[in-house]
Amino acid sequence: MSENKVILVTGGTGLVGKAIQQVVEAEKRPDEKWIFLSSKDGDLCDYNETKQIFEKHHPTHVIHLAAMVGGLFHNMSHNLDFLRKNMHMNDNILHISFETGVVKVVSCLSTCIFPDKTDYPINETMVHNGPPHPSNFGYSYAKRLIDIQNKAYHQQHGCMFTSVIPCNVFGPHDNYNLESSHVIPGLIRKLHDIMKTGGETFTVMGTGKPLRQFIYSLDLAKLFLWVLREYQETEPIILSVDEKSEVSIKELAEEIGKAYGFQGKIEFDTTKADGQYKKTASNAKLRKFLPDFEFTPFSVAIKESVDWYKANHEIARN
Ligand code: NAP
Ligand code: GFB
Repeated sequence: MSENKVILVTGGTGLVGKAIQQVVEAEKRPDEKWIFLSSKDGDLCDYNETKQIFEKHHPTHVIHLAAMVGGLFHNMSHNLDFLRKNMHMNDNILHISFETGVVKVVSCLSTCIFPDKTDYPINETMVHNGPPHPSNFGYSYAKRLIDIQNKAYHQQHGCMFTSVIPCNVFGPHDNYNLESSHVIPGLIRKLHDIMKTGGETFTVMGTGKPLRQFIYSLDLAKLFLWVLREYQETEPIILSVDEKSEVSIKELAEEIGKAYGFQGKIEFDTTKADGQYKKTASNAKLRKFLPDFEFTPFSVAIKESVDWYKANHEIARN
């Protein structure tokens, strides 16, 4: 990217958006003007409100993060909402980007949308090879459609619309609302409240056995910027930590306990769902481009995320 750019970030006030904002503000590139949107700027499910945003800012590039996003339990109870809202937002952003001549759009899929029955490790070629896990089929099909839409805009109009596939993301400015949150902000919030009241039992939902790869939002932000500036394929690219960095929910809970200095007992409520047992993704394609990229050590990232919540819990999205 050389001449001046106007980069519109939809979902700019969320976990990933805030991380991208922190990274670009530290870089201060004179040839890039960044606009970070929240839903207050307009409902992206509405075509006209979305068009007005593009007419106001005239973006040359779009990072499309805005979505209805949630953890396992929120997906299980709202599959229709996740399907419809995300389909509407995605169609508006991609079609208006095409209509207004946006040079490049980078959208966001997720490693949880891959087929439930699959070989491991998962790679980018496997997105459509079978039905997703039933717990989040609505979100998964809406996200898979982005890849189909990208291919159609490229084939019919030559648009450079691409996508990234992050593993589970965590970090500062996450969503800590216990109804809708992912596991890491959910456990951080729960243990914070337990420590405040001097509780001695930290209850984690499920068996603790499922395995996850977790990427620190600030690391993902740096990779997102590389994709925006350098990656030239319409095929998606997985942005995940290495396979060997996969941890169990039990190990995660112990890490969060350590970051809080919790001395009590960790228990598992096995009456609650485990969701997908694993969704191990390969980052071999990313490593081909960026063999030396260093991810923040998990314990460091967890400690920073816990410390952020301890300092900001009153203004956090609880
Ligand atoms: P998040 O923290 O929930 O933020 C969602 C963002 O989307 C917020 O800025 C929100 O605005 C905006 N938004 C939601 N509905 C909107 C609407 N109807 N109109 C306009 N804006 C709307 O999400 P995130 O975790 O940063 O996720 C960002 C992207 O990464 C998503 O596409 C998600 O699917 C993907 N992803 C996330 C994870 C993860 O573990 N978090 C993993 C893989 C992929 P308000 O703040 O105003 O509500
Ligand atoms: O982050 P999470 O909700 O979503 O993780 P997924 C769920 C796993 O953490 C399950 C356990 O094994 C839960 O039993 N868990 C333990 C908890 N305690 C908690 C808690 O307090 N809150 C939550 N939420 N889980 C999501 C997809 O799957 O991955 C979404 O459903 C999204 O669509 C996201 O893509 C990245 O990793 O299971």
